[in-house]
Amino acid sequence: MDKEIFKLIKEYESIIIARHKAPDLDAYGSQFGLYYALKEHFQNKKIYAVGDTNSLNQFQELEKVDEMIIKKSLYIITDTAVRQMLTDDSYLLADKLIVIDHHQNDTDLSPSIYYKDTEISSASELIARFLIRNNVKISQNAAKPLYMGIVGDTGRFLFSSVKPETFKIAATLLETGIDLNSIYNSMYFESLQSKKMKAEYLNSFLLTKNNVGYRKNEASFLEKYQIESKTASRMLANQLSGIKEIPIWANFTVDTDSGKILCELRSRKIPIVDVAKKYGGGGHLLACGASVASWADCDLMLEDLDLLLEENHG
Ligand SMILES: [Mn+2]
Repeated sequence: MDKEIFKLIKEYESIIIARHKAPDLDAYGSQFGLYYALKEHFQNKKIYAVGDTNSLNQFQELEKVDEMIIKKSLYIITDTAVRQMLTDDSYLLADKLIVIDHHQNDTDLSPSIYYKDTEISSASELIARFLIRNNVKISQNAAKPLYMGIVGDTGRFLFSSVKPETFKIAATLLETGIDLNSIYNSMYFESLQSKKMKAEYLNSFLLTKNNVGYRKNEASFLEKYQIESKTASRMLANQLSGIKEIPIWANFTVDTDSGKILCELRSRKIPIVDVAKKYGGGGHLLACGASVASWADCDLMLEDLDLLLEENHG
């Protein structure tokens, strides 16, 4: 698959690289890692990075690409395989589509090549491995986003998705001379305001009968801490991790734009992705999400998660 994709990349003069909307560090990492590496390797090709942006973007601005150009381009999507996670439909115009992902969902994008590896830690690790396998030199420019993507999606090399290969690839990225100190500072420094928000979160979350931990973040909470719905949804998803009594936890945040509720579900051991899928979402076995119409749907979801714990106690 790595060779096949590289062959297509060599064939096209213009290549567009996209990833899921509301990007996290792995979305940026896989996108910009591939973008910088290909730009440096193929200096005569036109390569574009497209999509929405947010506060995690410390790399560069995204580009707007003309329809005429999209039509003759190879379009690569990383870190998602589903339509509802994309910023727009422009991939439909492209001459050829490649989807590169590590999530459990199947694709509804009809790509020419679907490179799916659910065992790998991150899309960034997948892209780094792809570059290494094809002897594309990884500069510091490309190594930095790739490394950040791996760190982001593995919770600093903590999750069980981390394999010996993950460290080998991280080592290759480190060998480029990227500065870990400044990378970690840029990822983990936070404001007093955000620390206080997390304190309130931990002081006010609730438990179901069988100890699914959860919190419903309403508009007033978001306003109090001046935080965007999508940011809060992601940023607070793991506040209840590592608590012995809580095997499954959920973070519910009202999307002040659409009125929907963003649901982030996490589990230590018991797979929960089927619950996310039941409500129209998806993701990984132990880390997934969905967005639902109302708080009542969140309560139904909590019942399903609680039931999983009841069955697993049994
Ligand atoms: Mn990812």
